Amino acid sequence: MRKILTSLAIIIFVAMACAAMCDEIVFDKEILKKTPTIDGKIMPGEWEVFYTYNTENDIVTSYVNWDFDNLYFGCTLNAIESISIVLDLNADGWTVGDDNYLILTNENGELDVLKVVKTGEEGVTLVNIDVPETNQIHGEQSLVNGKTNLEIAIPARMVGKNNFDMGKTNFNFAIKTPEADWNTFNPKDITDNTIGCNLVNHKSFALAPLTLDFYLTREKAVASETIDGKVKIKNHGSEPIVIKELIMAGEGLSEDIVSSYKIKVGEIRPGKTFEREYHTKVLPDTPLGAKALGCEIYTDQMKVGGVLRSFEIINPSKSMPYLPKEVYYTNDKVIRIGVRILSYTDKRATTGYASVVVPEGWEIEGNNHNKFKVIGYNKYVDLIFRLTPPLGAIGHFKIPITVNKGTEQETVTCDFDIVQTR
Ligand SMILES: [Ca+2]
Ligand SMILES: [Ca+2]
Repeated sequence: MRKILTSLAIIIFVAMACAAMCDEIVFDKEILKKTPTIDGKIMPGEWEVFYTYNTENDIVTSYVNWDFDNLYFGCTLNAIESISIVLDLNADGWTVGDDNYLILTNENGELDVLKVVKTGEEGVTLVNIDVPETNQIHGEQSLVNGKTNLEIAIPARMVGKNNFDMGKTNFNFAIKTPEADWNTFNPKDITDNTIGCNLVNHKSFALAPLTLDFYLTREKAVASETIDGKVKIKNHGSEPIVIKELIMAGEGLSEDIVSSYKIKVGEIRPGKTFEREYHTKVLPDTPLGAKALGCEIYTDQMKVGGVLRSFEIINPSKSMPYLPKEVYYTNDKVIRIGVRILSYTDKRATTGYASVVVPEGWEIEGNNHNKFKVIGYNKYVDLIFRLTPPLGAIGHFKIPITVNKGTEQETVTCDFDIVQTR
């Protein structure tokens, strides 16, 4: 079965070639492909815990996972009354776009697949969609040590996708027990409280009693800047464990853009944690997009753990429309529109100017262009233009603002309505 990471297969041979030349470090991706087996038994180490909660007589644990072909959901509890899964596959809001699904237990105990077809003032309209036999949800349930175990796989094809490639998605998984109400999402209360995740953002595995974690201080980085992180290996057991080394390496394209490491570890005493920082400079011509970094740990004999974390290379700054108000009224003398310039780098200032071309009949107070300077990670400046519409202007307006940053030029559009004053 193809897994999510094989989406990078085309470029992996480049990475392997570099790894071989660089330091004979080859990162084994296979170990991180923890696709669960849908057999109705949640096995130790098979799943990542999503959340847990306690009711009066029950401990409910939910699990999620994903690969190239499927999204997986699982749970263990005493008894299930129903489940619901909300998917906002493009991560742009559960009521926005053509990518929104609700999968819900019906009165026969089967799962219905519903799609959001319309959002209006009266709420959300859902329709039950017909899913071909081959694209259907695969679910298995059984009783293991007195606990109900449920495992289900939702194929990418079922929701109109060829695969679940790396990228942002939102979902929610709610479980109703006979004795307690819906947790985290009530399908009757249609609001967007999906939980965002970056597919392959973080996958970790380690043989007990070890745990392995790898953190990055920033999941978004700008080319030429440094990515900082920390690896932690903890020994939860009662005996010392000797770890020979840990290997850090990028996967796919990131091998070409960040450094690979091999670090000697040594003995980790019971209850102790080995920590090591990771710093690497991103090469200046690194392409934008998601990359992954991995770390593996070895004893003398074998590999005993692996962790994979994704990060994203982004532009040093971004411009977006900024509207203090979404709706204006016909008696508003001044319409304020603008642009927000957001910086993702604290290494250099983003400077330039923004200009607006006012539509015919409109007037602008002061200059039609404004200079800006912004510096710092996640810092922004807002440039506001004050426009006077012609008498009687009403309806929907789109006014572009051009942002000049040195040789770069970006245009954002301010969208707003002028409506009749009541
Ligand atoms: Ca299983
Ligand atoms: Ca959506």
